[in-house]
Amino acid sequence: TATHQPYRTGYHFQPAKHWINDPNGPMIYKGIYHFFYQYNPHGAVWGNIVWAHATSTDLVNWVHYEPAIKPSIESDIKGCWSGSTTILPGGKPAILYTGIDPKKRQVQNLAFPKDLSDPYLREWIKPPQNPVMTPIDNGINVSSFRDPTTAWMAPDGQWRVIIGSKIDRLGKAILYKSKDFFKWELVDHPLHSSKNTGMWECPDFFPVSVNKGVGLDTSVNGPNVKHVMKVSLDDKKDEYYTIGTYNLEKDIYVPDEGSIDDDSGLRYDYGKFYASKTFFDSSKNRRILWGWINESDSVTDDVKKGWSGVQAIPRNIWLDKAGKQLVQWPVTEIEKLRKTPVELQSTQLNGGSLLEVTGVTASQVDVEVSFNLPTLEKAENLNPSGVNPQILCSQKGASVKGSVGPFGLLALASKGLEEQTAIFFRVFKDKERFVVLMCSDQSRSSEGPEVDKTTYGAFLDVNLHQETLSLRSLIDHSIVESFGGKGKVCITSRAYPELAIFKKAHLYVFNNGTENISISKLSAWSMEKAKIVQ
Ligand code: DQQ
Repeated sequence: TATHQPYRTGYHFQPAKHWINDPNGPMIYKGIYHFFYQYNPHGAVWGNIVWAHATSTDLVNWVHYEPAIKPSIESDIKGCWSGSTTILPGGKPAILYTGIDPKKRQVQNLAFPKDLSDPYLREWIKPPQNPVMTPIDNGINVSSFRDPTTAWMAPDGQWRVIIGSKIDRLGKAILYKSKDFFKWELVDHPLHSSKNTGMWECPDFFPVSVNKGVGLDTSVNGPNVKHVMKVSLDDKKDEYYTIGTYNLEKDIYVPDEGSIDDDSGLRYDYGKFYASKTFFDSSKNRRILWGWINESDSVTDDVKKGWSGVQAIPRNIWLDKAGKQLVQWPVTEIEKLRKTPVELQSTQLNGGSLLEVTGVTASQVDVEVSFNLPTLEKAENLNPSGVNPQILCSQKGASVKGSVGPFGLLALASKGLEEQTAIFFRVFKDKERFVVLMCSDQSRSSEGPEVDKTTYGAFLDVNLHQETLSLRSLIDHSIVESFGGKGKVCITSRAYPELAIFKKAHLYVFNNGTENISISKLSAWSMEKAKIVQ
């Protein structure tokens, strides 16, 4: 019963039970969104991987079908791992995915819908040409060759696709090309590679529009187009992206100067978010990002609760005006689940104060707040300059008093505040500049043992003289998905409160700095449950 499942989500995507991981092959076909994901039909731990399948008309409510792809041929008999969909001319979807062969080698396979007149694409067939790419003849490491992207067509009329790989510690995106989508030829150089990053899982490569904020079909290139390369680093289980240029003459991707590949680079999400993948939604001219949120409790607890893994709310993703980073925002459809809002306008939040947001179901809520900061003179000095933001957040958690901040939200909080997940800002002075730190502090998120309570953080690029500082958090029982500065920094965290569950969860706004600030506006909506038909 529900009381035994305080951590199941109300409006995030999750199946009835068992293990889930990477989002696979998202697309829209005949007005219907398709979502596939890595799934173990037999248990709450990773294994026996198939492609589970669900469809939706709004990216909020879902209907499940039988798994679309499961082991059935020699080249996928040991597992159907991650991959992507490409819409071929004429509108026919093609899936490229990694299969594990009897010798545990990673190879790439194709799958097509059996019946294109069925908008739900319930059955998928594998052509006899499989596998269409193998590591064996090409000297590629057989256990580091996986996760094909959506293919794009270059002006020479040939398809291109990249596959994640590595040689020793050199992470790389192996490039293939094809005239007919069946016969794939290895290109003699990778699309991109980067030293000392280890295995690149689930690469993603796509164009973004400069200035327009709209999404682009994956094959688009030309003026006013930049490209994004995202990789999921197996060693760290974190993702990084760069913004750069796709040089068609050389068939290589070149990151912009200052756009860094390694672990000091930019991330979609500075918390729990992995193996993500985008697709172009041609019905609304937007690019949508899916990402897997894994658990931070123990494997024993996963087995006990009978499930593991959730998908993040799909996010619209586009290039920020300044062109130096991406911006993400939950798809607007999720707002359909909002009930009547509770609102606060121009409310003083003096140093050291705490304000409860009442009248909402705090365990299942969407909250947006913006702050006015009248005085910045007293901001603490950033010391040392160049400090890692995540480390700074763990040293200066929500309970460490400051001057301008920490201020923000206490989510999934118990009445006595024994438990709380704090999402907050803290303003520093770095020479002549003001620097905003955004943190998600899980250190007090649960009284339970054996929970990973790592604190996350990042610097937020906002001009405090021109903009108010805003925060939105999607709180859903064991998930807190936060968007700072209108989506410039995203942090997703897990919390497993023991006290602050269901009706015993509370939501607060707090200011633990000495400087007074004010809330310019706060809106909080209890969220309806999404319908997920299993
Ligand atoms: N998960 C899949 C792989 C991928 C990894 C296997 C990333 O294809 O590299 O379930 O989480």
